[in-house]
Amino acid sequence: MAKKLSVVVPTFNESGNVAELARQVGEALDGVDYNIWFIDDSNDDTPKVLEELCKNDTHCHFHHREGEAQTGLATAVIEGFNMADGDFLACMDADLQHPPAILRPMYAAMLSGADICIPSRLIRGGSDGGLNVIRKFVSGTARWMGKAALSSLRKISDPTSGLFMFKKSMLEGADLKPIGWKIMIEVLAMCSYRLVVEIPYEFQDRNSGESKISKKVTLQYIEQLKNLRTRGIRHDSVIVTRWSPEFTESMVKKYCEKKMTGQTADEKAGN
Ligand SMILES: Nc1nc2c(ncn2[C@@H]2O[C@H](COP(=O)(O)OP(=O)(O)OP(=O)(O)O)[C@@H](O)[C@H]2O)c(=O)[nH]1
Ligand SMILES: [Mg+2]
Repeated sequence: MAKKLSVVVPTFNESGNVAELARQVGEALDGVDYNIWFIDDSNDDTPKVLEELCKNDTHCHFHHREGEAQTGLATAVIEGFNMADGDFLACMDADLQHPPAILRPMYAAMLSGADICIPSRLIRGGSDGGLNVIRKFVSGTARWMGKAALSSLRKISDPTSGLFMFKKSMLEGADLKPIGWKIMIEVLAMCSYRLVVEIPYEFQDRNSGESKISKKVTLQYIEQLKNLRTRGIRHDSVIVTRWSPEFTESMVKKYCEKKMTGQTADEKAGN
């Protein structure tokens, strides 16, 4: 059976970005059965823009939350995961820092048999988009802390970003209770999986609007790490495979040719 993909996008005051994001996602996923779920906590005109977008583009759905914004980005993403109907779920920021074109190789990785695909800025072919020294330091420290605290993050080159795709079935029985922003570390620490595929990507500048990152988010990250140290499950048998840019391209050709079948490797082989 063809695999459906749901892309979950948390939004807080992103009215200048959502239409362009939906357009670029549509371009990237030409031929794929997909939809986009915007989970919105905005206090500006973003809900109106999303309503209009969803009227014009049947791939798009949105859910506006009132009074829950203080519980943070990660709970919005979990709500999206629960609402979305894809076999595969992706999480992506709205501000186009995660280039939507990366969804196609991510989908190819999933069809090839990955349980999770995690794009990385830190492997050959990837780039942090020229982050300034301070942001590089903050992001490097967050990564170092995450790997020091949680063994499930150690083999992953870029574990603190919010860009990933995984099998929805991994959520069954998983006790996800993220504090703050970091949704992927919660999934990596709390879900069962075997094969992680990393592919390179180039992080971009924010397209429009403002960053929502704050000191509170940093404190919540430390709290979440402490919490996951006690709650996290073991991942001794996890295999992390790193794809080169060339191999990634060949896998896109193999799995996402013009006429998409949306079938996994096993299904194609008739297993
Ligand atoms: N639903 C929801 N989305 C949020 C919330 N806070 C941030 N977001 C969204 O989460 C994504 C990441 O937020 P950003 O402000 O871009 O954070 P960042 O990418 O770490 O920071 P910059 O590099 O400065 O952009 C964006 O799509 C935001 O709109 C929130 O409280 N609720
Ligand atoms: Mg951003």
